[in-house]
This record gives sequence, structure tokens and C-alpha cells, in this order.
Amino acid sequence: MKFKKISVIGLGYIGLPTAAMFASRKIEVVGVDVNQKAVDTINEGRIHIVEPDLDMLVQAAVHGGYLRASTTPEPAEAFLIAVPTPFKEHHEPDLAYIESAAKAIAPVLEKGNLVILESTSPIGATEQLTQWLARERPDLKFPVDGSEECEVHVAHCPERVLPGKVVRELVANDRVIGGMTPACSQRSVELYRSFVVGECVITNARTAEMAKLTENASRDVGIAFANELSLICDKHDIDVWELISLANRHPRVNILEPGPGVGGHCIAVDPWFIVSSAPEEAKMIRAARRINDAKPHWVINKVKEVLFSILKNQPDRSARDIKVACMGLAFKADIDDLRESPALEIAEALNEDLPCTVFGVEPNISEMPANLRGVLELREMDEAIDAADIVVMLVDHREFKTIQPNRMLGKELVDTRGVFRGKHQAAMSLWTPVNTKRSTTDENSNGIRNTTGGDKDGSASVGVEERLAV
Ligand code: SAJ
Repeated sequence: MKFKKISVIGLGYIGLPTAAMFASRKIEVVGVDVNQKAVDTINEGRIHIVEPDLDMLVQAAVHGGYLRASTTPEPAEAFLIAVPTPFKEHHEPDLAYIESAAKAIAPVLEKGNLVILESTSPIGATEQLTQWLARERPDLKFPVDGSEECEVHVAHCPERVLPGKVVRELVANDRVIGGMTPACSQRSVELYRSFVVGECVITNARTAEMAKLTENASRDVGIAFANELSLICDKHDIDVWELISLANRHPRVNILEPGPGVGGHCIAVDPWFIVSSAPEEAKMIRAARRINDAKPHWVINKVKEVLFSILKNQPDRSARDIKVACMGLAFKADIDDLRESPALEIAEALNEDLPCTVFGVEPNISEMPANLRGVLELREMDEAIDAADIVVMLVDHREFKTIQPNRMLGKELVDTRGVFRGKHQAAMSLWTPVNTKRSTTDENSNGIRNTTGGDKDGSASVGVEERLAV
């Protein structure tokens, strides 16, 4: 039986594209969100997040009359829950948003409905959701004990799309569908078949939960390996980008890319759900989390070393005269999402720790988030580069990849993403990124500065500490 009306609870980075996708198949979709501003924006046919091609999709869906948003749920045939699942203190999963979604939809549930949990969830969350629903609606039969007798079907179908490629991946990716019963899975497949071209693979709810966590933990471990290599290479004066590209020529080696740390609300969070469920066993997963979480601190120290080096070589300057441009604040390239962003963490720490003028450059936002307004200045890319003494490349946004290397003349560069290395290899052939070890700052024939990792031997010029002081 085809679905005529669907409700999506949570209109964020996953819920909104999913809602628009169903609407594009001419299914009536009601999106529900607690954020009135987001609801109003969507009802005008606009979007409140940055995601390629989503604006067109939402505009067409709203103007075609298939998608509308509301702050209160209403009856529908299927409900998809796409709300955040953060962690609490000690990395314990926080299911509060799922619980409130359950309480919000429970009053409008009817016999024959399907409820799907799309949020990334710890093992057992779908069972927990089923129990919450059953408690709210004792008049309806739910598959609490896996009973096929249920009147409302419940399943977990984790979203697996990559921010930045959401619209394409929603359609193309395979879906893992874990029903509370085989009938729940079957009904869910019917729903997703309306737009998913990838395969819909059926399993049980717990395995589906673990599958999603495993995917993100696997990526986290891979990135931790790359980040660890970047530290080792720095120590041995080896260019990590060249190293990885060489190693990846082996047919069975595929190393990921180092960066300033791992951000976002998925990869930096989800592995902890595995760790907290099996603390004794999940040793490697925990170690990867720790390695990736430590990387921003390493970058912060690297910038401090560069500053130290400038002050050592230019005795007439004080730290207050130095300007630091933090290029990119989002958690990865070409998105506006600042949540759990290592780039933002680094920019904030530099701004707080250093007497220098620190500014952020983020082409995907028009103003700083409220908590940073008046604290960290947001500048245009060109203006920031011109003004900066130290350029800290934190995100490989497409705008930054077009920066000509000669713009860096006379500046110090800390390139955590290898932006210049990859794109301008030929032009930069005489230049070495800052994370290689030299003992002093020197200038090459292009006039672009190579900067050291600082005074490893502690032989800083007299007065540098004083000039570093706030
Ligand atoms: N990163 C690196 N090096 C890399 C790859 C990524 O430092 O080689 C960093 C990124 O810069 C970013 C973080 O890792 O800070 C995460 O970025 P990402 O692109 O790897 O992943 P997300 O968080 O945007 O999306 C992930 C995806 N999961 C996998 O690829 C296994 C996506 O498919 C999931 O749907 C999403 O998490 C989610 O919602 O769980």
C-alpha cells in the first residue's frame, strides 16, 4: 500500500532533505520542528541550512503544495524521527530529543501507522522508543516484545548521507532497515522505495543501530590513523600529504586525510555510543576518539610556535601587532555547520590565548553565532589574507582552494588540510608547509616563509616571552 501522507519530525540537516525528497515524489509531507524560525523559512520555500541543491528541492516541494512545516504534529501514515542524539557527560548517549519526539507524535498515532527512527542511536534505542510510544498510547498495540500482532509498526533506518552530498546520497545510498519485527521492516522498505534507488537491506533494529555506529567509528579510526601519521611525519620532517599519496599507490592501502581534528555531530559523537556500551572491549575505538580530539590542541600549539618564531626573528614586533587569520570555521569543507567544529575550537582558543588579533573567515555564514558575536571577528577572505601575518588553513572550502600561492608571500602558513599542497604543488614546490621541522624561519627564493615548529631547544631570543605576554 502506497503512503499518501508522511510526517518528518526534526527539520535539520537530515529531516529537511528527507521530507523534501518524499515531497518530490508527490507525497504529502508535513515537517515538524520546534524551531518556529525554521518552520517559517521552510513555509516560504526557503531553507535555513547550507546544503547543495536542497534549496531548489525545498522550493519546488513547498510551491508545489507537497511540503509544509509546522510546530505541532498532525495525523499521518508514517512518522520519521530525525532529531539529534548528542551525548551527555561521560559520553553517555542522550535520548531526550527522541523521547520528546515520541511524546509529541503519540497523541496523533493511529492504527496502521509506521514510526521510523532515523536518528543515529545507541543499541536498544528503537526498543526504548517503542516502549515510550506504548506507554503514551496503551490503546494501541506496539511491537514492544517483538510481537507481530502490533497495530503500529516501528523500525530503525539510520540516515547515512554525507553532509554536502545529501541530496544525491539520499537517493543513491543503500538503506539498512531494522524493524522491530519482519513486518515492520517490510513496511519500511515500501516507504523508502518511493525515492531510494539504492538497495534496502533488512535486518533487526539492534543490528541496524550498531551498523550505523560501526560505519562512523570505522571512519573515525581511519582519520585517527591519518592524524597520528601527521604528528609522526612532523617529528621526522616528512610531508604527510606526500607520504599518504605515495602509500595510497599500493593497491590495498587507502589512508584518509589528516586535518585539524574531527568535527560534526556524527563521527565525533557516535563512536562514544559504542564505547559507553562496551567500555572494556572498545579499546581501539576509544583511542581513535582521543587521538582525533587531541589534534586541535596540537594545531593550537603549532600556531603558538609560529608566533614565537616570528617574535624571535622580528625583535621590533610584539604579539599584539600580529594578526592571525583562521581560514574556515565549519567542521568540514563547503558547509555552514559549525557544530563540534575543530576549526572553531582552534580559532576560539587562539583568540582567547593569544594577545594577537585573531579573526575568522567563513564564506558559508554571514554572521558569527550569537555566542561569538563581539568575541571573534568574522572577516571577508581577501581582506583577512591581506591583513594576516599568520594564515591558519583550517577548512578546505572551495573558495580557499582558489587562493593563489603568491598571496601568502611574506606570511606564515599553517596548512592543516594540505590545501596548498594539493592544488598548487608546482607553484609551491619551493615552499615547505609549516609542519615540517626547520630550526629557524627563513625565506625562500619566492619570498614565502618557511616556519619552524619553534625553538625545540628552548634557545629563544631574549624578550620573546615578554612580547608574548598579554
Ligand atoms: N575528516 C578528516 N579526514 C578525512 C575525512 C574527514 O579529517 O579524511 C574530518 C572532516 O573534516 C570532519 C569529520 O572528519 O571534521 C567528519 O567528516 P566526514 O565527511 O567524514 O563525515 P560527516 O560527519 O560529515 O558524515 C558522516 C558520514 N559517515 C561516514 O562516512 C561513515 C555520513 O555518511 C553519515 O551519514 C554522517 O556521518 C552521519 O550523519 O552520521
